[in-house]
Amino acid sequence: MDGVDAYQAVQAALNLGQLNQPPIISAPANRTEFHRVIESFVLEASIVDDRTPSENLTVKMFINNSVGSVIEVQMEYVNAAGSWIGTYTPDASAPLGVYSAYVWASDNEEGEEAISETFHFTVLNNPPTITSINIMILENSILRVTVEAFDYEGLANAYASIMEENG
Ligand SMILES: [Ca+2]
Ligand SMILES: [Ca+2]
Repeated sequence: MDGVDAYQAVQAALNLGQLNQPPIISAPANRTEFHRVIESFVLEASIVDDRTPSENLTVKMFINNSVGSVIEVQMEYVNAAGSWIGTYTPDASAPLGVYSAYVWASDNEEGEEAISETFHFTVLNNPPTITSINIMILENSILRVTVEAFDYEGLANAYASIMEENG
């Protein structure tokens, strides 16, 4: 074994002995956002790893909603951007208030995993407004009530309640 071979043998031994490192997650910091229900919260992260190509990582977004439930979202690798995107859309019945979210990534080797910093966003639902009420008394004392309501999230139901006075 000459000097060059010995050097290469040492390098190979070092490489074998090198510890697998967890992925490194980069995502925009300290976002503060407001989302109406049915609007999506989108989180994009760039993730690199010492051994595993980014697209072969396992990446999830974990969301804690305002009542303490944990929602797990599988993130998608976007080839063109070379980044991971997680999308969460609170439905019409989602609890309102402050949610937190973070990205979790695993290189699928020796249990090496990493989490990002935590992001916060607020889920809102604007109350509907009644835009018009029209009351008509038709022949034979038929009462017709027309109500129109507007809701920012498009979720409004309009009801008319009729109160009868006795006496
Ligand atoms: Ca790794
Ligand atoms: Ca609403």
